[in-house]
Amino acid sequence: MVTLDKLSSEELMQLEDRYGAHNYHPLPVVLSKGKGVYVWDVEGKKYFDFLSAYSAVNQGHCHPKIVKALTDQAQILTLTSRAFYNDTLGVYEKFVAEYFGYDKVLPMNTGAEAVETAIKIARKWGYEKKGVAENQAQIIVCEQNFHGRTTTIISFSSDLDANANFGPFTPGFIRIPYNDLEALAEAAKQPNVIGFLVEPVQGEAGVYVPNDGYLSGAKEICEEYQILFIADEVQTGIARTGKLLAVDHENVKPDILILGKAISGGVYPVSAVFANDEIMMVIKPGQHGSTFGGNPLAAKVAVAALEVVQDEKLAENAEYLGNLFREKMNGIIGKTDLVVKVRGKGLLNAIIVNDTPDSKTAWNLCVELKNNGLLAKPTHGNIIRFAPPLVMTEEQLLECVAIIEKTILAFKK
Ligand code: IF1
Repeated sequence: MVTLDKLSSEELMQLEDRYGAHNYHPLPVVLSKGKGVYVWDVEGKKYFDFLSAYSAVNQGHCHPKIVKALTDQAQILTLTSRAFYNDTLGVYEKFVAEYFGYDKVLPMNTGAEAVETAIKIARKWGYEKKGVAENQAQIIVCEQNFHGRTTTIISFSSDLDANANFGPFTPGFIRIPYNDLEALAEAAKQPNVIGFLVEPVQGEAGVYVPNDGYLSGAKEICEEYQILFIADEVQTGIARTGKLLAVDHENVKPDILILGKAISGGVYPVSAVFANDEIMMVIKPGQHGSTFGGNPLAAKVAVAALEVVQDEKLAENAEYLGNLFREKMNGIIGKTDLVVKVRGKGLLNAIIVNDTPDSKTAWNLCVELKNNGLLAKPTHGNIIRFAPPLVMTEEQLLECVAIIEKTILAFKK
């Protein structure tokens, strides 16, 4: 029997291969420690984390204030269920409702659960407030969307990897091109439309930043046709794009706001759905819930994680470093034909590698970046997402830029 604390990276990868479902294809690195912008592998090699667990550790790995909130509460009361009140939930709900400017919050655990919750609230509002005939509600979504992995959510995905052979699918969704207000206006005229679910920046699709005015134009169309504007800020929220929320860049107030990931700093699964009373109060006792939703650990961790965002001015830092990063990337692009474009907002960025989506070039470039001490991973084929923790300093960012430049200029296809 091999004692678990002596296993090598190779042995640990083999354990996952033998005993774990093969639902991921990770980069060949085995992490054992994280602190701030750094992670370490089993053999002790140090890396810059340029993925941030898909924007869940915006506050940096193992932030001391957030970890303390977890460990303190873990010794007091971890879970009561919602069968009873407890002394943390109401305090948390007030804190986050005021933090994001809504009457109420419905606490869940994962991003997908929060998206599902938002769909249920919107549909119920459609039937009970807008007067749509039962089971006829339609929600507009975008091509290349990513909102999670549940059966209903993949029902409206345009990604065959996400939904092939998972049918039958949930009806009630109209898919339109992203970043296209004419298409939205056309779809909004369809009967029974009650909501528009959109990512303010499409993350998984490859960090597609819509035109200036898209979000505010979409909100105007929603208001004109009495459609709920539902913003999925699971990945773009919590200061990632240089504002607290990506919709803040256009001063758009979603009717329903969906948060997850970094609302807890990556320390514990926390997600949340926000709305004002005329929408949220369609949910009555017993009509929705979750065993762990809003538990005391989640409540304390999320308050600490959101205080860190304010205390450490993470949105301002993301805005400044994001502009610097794209400027430096464009300088590198001028020296090579391997990378053709950089795009992004704040510290949610991606580079487009000059090869076909089914080529291994982006993957191989990420392997070389790993060898040079920086961890990132392709999203689709030839697009590499760059999303470091928002606590990064300018000096650290420039060190990362140097690693990226060195790797790109030395790379042989
Ligand atoms: C995977 C992607 C990113 C999200 C948005 C909801 C959710 C996500 C905008 C659901 C989750 C994660 C899921 C994870 C990888 C990662 C991801 F590649 F899948 F698409 F970030 F881009 N809305 N995104 O990005 O939240 O249920 O996961 O808590 O499924 O592989 P979740």
